[in-house]
Amino acid sequence: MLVGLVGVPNCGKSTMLKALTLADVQIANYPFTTIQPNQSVGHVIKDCACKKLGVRCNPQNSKCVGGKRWIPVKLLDVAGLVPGAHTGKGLGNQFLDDLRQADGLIHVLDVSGLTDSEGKPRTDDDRFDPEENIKVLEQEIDEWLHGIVRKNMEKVETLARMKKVPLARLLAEKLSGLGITEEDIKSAMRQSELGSREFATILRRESKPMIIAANKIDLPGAEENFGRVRKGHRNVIPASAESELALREAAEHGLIEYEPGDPDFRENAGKLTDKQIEALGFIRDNVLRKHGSTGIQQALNSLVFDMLQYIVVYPVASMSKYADKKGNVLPDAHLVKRGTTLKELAGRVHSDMADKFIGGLDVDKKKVGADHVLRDGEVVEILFSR
Ligand SMILES: Nc1nc2c(ncn2[C@@H]2O[C@H](COP(=O)(O)OP(=O)(O)OP(=O)(O)O)[C@@H](O)[C@H]2O)c(=O)[nH]1
Ligand SMILES: [Mg+2]
Repeated sequence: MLVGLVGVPNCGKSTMLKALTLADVQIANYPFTTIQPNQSVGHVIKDCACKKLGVRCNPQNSKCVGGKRWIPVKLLDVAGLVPGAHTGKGLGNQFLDDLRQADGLIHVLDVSGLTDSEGKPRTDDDRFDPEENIKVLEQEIDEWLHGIVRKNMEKVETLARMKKVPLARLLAEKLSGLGITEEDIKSAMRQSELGSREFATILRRESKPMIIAANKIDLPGAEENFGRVRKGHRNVIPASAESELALREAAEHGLIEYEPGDPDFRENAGKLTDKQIEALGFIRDNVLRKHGSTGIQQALNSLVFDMLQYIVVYPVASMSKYADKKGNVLPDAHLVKRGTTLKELAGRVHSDMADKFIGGLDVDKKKVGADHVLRDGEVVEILFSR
């Protein structure tokens, strides 16, 4: 699973990456701080199966923190996209090629209106309309995708004629690295002219679902903008990357008790300076109490679980102890698309397993077959011949 963080310069992409991963990345209040992409590992977080089963787990590919399973997700923070990037403005849009493999995107939107589409500062009485940046970003991604489609079209058209193979299939093969399927292409062809700009827009919506993190919600005036953005768009979450980063770092240093996504934190007595108490109090009053959380973990969770429709499953070697061969209880949590079958999971766990696949056992030790559709949170034993 790869999630890309995108947005205009200075909107808070690197701050968000750092808040999600505590990676050491450069953050600064000017545009184009990031030039080379930063990759790091964050987590989606969900109730762990250990809770329901009443067992103590021993995770191997993930971790369990207070009954919540943290499942790793790769995150990529790229340079800012400016209007006209596809014509070479700013840093251009070539760096988006690093996002070809992304399953989904988080649009980090500076909702304060205090920076424009080029990352230039605005004053209080000359605020920028953040909605403009949604258009800018979508347009630039569409241009990028349009360029990729156009580059492949000529070759694909010739091949389709020569081999008498459906064009949609050949194009899908070429674009499979973008997560685009033959079905996506057929559907886009029904709605628009093949290879047109609109065609690229439809493919973008299919292949790169995007959630909007309305960032810098802590700044004065941001809420008003947020209200407007939310009315016009779906999948918008109020967020403050800076607040999340402050809370995660304070927790890391033992100053407070806080887990990502929590609605509040607890101060550890005697550890905080007056200045820290004041800064954290600001976050509590202006972000957590108003919006229920900093929105950062929610944005990632919501993208993966709600928009991309992933679920979490726990394959085990033996259902009697819910453990692997070494006795680790609920060792691995896998992210799979809703609708994934047991046999498909077997192939994901080990390619060998799919070949030798016999069937499976559910949590009640009842037999289930290859076509068994996995449920969210399901623990399953995969049976195969040796
Ligand atoms: N008030 C406030 N400031 C924030 C927030 N998130 C980021 N910032 C500030 O916004 C500025 C830009 O942050 P970066 O994370 O470097 O932004 P970026 O999008 O990576 O910028 P480029 O790499 O230049 O494109 C920094 O001064 C951050 O401290 C937030 O939630 N609230
Ligand atoms: Mg950056």
